[in-house]
Amino acid sequence: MNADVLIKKIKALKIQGAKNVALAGLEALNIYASEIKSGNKEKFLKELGSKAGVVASSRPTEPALRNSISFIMRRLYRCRDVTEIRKTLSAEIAEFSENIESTIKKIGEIGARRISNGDVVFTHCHSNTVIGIFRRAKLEGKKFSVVCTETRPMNQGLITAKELAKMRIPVTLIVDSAARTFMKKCDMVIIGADAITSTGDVVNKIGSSTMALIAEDLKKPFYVAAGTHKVDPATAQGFLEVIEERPKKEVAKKINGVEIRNPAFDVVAARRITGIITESGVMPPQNVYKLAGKFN
Ligand code: RUB
Repeated sequence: MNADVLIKKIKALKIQGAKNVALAGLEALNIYASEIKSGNKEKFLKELGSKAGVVASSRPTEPALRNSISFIMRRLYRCRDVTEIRKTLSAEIAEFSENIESTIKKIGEIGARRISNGDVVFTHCHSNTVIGIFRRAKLEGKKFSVVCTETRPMNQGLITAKELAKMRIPVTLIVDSAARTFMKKCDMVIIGADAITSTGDVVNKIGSSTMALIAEDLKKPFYVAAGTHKVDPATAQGFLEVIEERPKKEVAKKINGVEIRNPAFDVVAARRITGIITESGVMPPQNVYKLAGKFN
């Protein structure tokens, strides 16, 4: 696979979801590195550094991607020569990828404990981490069902619905505007996350904050499932999470005299989150920043 093609796929949402984006970004970085000819350490790192910038900015609201790239680049700057850089790059990519997989597995185990027989769980968009919880609960023999929104404008909810149907988990697909109607009959909401800020706010697919408001109104527990590698350290330094604005054509064809806007994400306030299900346990949102580790 060509690295530029991978980046195009990330930008076009052909690869989506924080986990998939981070792993594809690392793959692109690895391919870019394999194409660098220079045997000089400084020149090699300069070239790779500029490619790392391209990869990291392919989706602006993805700290998991940025954190993975900066974790790896930090390691590479400590290498003696290009041979060591190449070896280290493969090893660090493997370590980060394994960490993401084991994080999702752990969150699956912890999150599944919140699901009981007969529960109806509401979700929005498509999250590998949330799917991991459903997979685990199903594996444990729990009988539950899921309501998922289609998630306009790119309909990632269909990916969720199809994955659940494949696992034989009963699933109902609804339009986003039917959220309140269906959430009334749900026992809890579980969504994924793209970013967790230092104050515990969560950035996730557009509409997530609306789902949180509805859940608050209906007094339903509202959980976020996300690994601590999604904590954005820049938010502790005063930077606000950048919200990606996507092409207008995803929403509608050009209409004269009409402004079209397409923000990809919004912010769920920490106070509306019952708990963030992390690999270290179910945490109050404000505590998650303290769990940030070597991958942030
Ligand atoms: C996807 C989205 C998901 C998180 C989940 O947005 O908001 O909830 O990325 O992450 P998009 P994970 O489709 O625009 O990428 O898969 O790591 O749980």
